[in-house]
Amino acid sequence: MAFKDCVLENEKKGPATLTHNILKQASLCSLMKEFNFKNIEKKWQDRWEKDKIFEVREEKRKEKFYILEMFPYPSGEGLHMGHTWNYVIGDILARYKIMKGLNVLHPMGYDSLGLPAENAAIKSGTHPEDYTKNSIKNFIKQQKALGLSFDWSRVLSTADPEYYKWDQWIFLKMLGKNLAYQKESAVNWCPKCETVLANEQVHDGKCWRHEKTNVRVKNLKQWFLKITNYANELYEGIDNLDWPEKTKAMQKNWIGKSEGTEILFEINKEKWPIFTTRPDTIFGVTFMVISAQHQKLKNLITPKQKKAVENFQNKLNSVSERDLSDLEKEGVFTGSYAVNPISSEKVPIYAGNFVVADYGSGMVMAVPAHDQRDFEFAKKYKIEIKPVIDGGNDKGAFEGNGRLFNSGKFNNLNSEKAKEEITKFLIQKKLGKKVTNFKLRDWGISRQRYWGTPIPVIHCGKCETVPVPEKDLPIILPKNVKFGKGNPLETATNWINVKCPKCKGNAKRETDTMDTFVNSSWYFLRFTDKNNNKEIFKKSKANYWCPIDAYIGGAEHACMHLIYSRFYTKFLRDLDLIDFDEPAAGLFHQGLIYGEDGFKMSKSRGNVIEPLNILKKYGADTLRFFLVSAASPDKDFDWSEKEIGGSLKFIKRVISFYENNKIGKDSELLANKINSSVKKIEEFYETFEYRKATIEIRELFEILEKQKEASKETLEKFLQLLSPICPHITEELWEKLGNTKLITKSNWPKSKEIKSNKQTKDINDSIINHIKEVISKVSSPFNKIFIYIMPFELSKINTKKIKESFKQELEIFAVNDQKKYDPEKKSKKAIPGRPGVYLKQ
Ligand code: ANZ
Ligand code: ZN
Ligand code: ZN
Repeated sequence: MAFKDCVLENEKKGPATLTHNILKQASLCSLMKEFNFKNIEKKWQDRWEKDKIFEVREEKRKEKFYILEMFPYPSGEGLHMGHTWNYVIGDILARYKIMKGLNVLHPMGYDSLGLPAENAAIKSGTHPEDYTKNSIKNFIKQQKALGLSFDWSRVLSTADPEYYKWDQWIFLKMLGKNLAYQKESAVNWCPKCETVLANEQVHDGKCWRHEKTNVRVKNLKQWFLKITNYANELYEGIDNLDWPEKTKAMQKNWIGKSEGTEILFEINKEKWPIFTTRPDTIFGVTFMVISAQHQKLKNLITPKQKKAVENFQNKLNSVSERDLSDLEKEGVFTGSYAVNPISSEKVPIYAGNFVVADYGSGMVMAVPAHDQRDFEFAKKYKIEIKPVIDGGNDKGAFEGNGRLFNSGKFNNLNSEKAKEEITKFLIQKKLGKKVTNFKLRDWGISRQRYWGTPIPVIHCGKCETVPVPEKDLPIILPKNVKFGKGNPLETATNWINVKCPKCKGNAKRETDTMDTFVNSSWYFLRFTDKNNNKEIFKKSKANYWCPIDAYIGGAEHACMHLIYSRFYTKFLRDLDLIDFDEPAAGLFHQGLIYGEDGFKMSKSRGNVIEPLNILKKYGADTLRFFLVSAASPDKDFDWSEKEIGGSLKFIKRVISFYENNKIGKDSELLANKINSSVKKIEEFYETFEYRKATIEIRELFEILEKQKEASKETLEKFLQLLSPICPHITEELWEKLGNTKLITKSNWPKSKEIKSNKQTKDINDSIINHIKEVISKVSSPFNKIFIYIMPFELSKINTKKIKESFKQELEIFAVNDQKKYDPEKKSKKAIPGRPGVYLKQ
């Protein structure tokens, strides 16, 4: 998706600051020559593709599993490490689920329309279409080199008219149901992008792409999608989602459901509804504030105040409404007064900068004693502050609940009760009612840009706005346009001038294109029936595969994409195209990747590691193993070239072990271990705890490696456990064991119940032996032994036994213990069963 990839500007290409240990590199190179990962990887990638093993169809009798990584925005630079991590996380789960016997849909596509391609194309002098096609080709090549289990028969690109035709089709359906409409509205305009920005794209008054550019406000006729019609359903549905709690909270906050009371205040003999969540404070109202942008503000301005209000309005810097809370509160008296319906007091009305014009009724009853914004305003303009809820002091507003006073017949009620009673009283007198408000605004989708889905509408002088007839879809972007200032589509005169579908007179095409978030709002549905050229998708196919079981992508999509796609799903359900109402049952956010300098990997920092270079140097299996062994997928990841060498070494050890192993009988220890490993690793794969899986795999391998012989079954099982992470070498070794069918399609091993506590004993022995080995190699005397073990080993070891095995004092730390004593950083050397050891004089 385009969100995180938009940093096209400011790309100062700094030198990569990697320090290579030349000698170490040389020895790694010779290892790789021996095992020739390039040939092995190519061999199996070709085989998977030839056998079409990842191409799937609906199979009624099989349990399905739909796994999807958020599709990328294909930039010319190719995959970055964040992409790679994202796909590897998904791929491991997909491969594991395939082995578990599920019918796994794992598709890939490209979110290829949008501003970044247009900008990059302008910069490099190529057409966005060519730029995009090239980028996609490059992406596919790199994704294939990673050994990802995608069903390539379903690959889609949103820039393909066969795809965006259905964007246009959905738009027409929305138009038909009055869910798409045009309105003149103040929009955020980035002078650098020369386009309208959504509120979400304005960060602290600046453009999301141009962090230094102030967003201006412009009035333009814009297309909107009425997502607010679904506000309540979107809000209430959140509780049922098995999504990260943080994301759910962000969505709730974004949609912002607010229940309160609407109270009618009389102004100039007219009743004005005022929204409040605190009717219990009504006796504390000392003024009113109306939004300076309010449509009806002019009705309230008295001739005497006209100049002052106009001056104030002109001075206002329009800012995205969500930034209002940070503003200094300012305003000006309008000259009018409002009458409090309960106390009958007359209070002045101000026009202010902190009231949102299109929230509630755009005017607030201000209670400075109990609302901090009102408090600051009252202090500034010396307006009376009148407390009515017990509990405050003079330092600021007391916003909590409490006992009422100064409130007539409602005195002594507590806030909760008073809210009810006052609302009841107002309802009886027909002076108020209960209402629910949402912060969510309709979704402005108009972009004055070329590289987007054309909005299928024709403007006719006589018939006004006319939808393009369905049979004329898709409206294809004209290829020949001039790039420069403004909207390039306006230069395509042949394309713009058309006949009106209604009156056949001369008319013009709409030149706004759609926000790219439109394209990504329903792509997961198209994957279920990508090659359908008659309908958007077959209902039975979408119903079979959806909702997505595991949706994997960055947490930065918590609001926009993940709310828009929920809205689209609900709308398509209402068209009776699908029988479910949420796009994704499960959602997983991967962490961020940090470079070796400790900063987030980014072009502008010059600390980017290209996956392609790593692939060339170490191979896909090593990269995959490294990516999941260094950090848990939901945590942030610190890149370290040194540690990738460790992963390579491990893989090399596995290969050489399988080249020299003896098939025979399992020892009891090994039989028990493989059994418990199967169980654990299964759980780790199910829950994205891949790091733990690699630790368990290494632990198991430590034991396997020490055996004189092992059963073929056990040797196979080990490869199967490793296969989701390292699919290529495991195929190769699996074949070497005499198997003719693919390991990728083999059945996940079953675990038997384990007996004995042999395992514990073995860990202790292994730790003790390792310490003795280290001691045997040093000649200088020491008095104390410090050892550093894996955190999960802490609960498994017998501390007493280990300590008693040495005459010196011995202290045990977990490697991640913040307070450990470790002057020589020996904890970094620890692996399961072989602790880091520091011997102190
Ligand atoms: C009186 C009052 C007294 C309020 C008090 C709060 C505390 P949420 O929860 O966000 O919905 N409000 C109403 N319309 C507004 C608008 N268009 N722009 C800015 N603020 C607006 O907040 C609802 C509260 O925000 C309302 O309750 C109103 O202030 C204010 F001690 O009314 B209250
Ligand atoms: Zn911009
Ligand atoms: Zn017409």
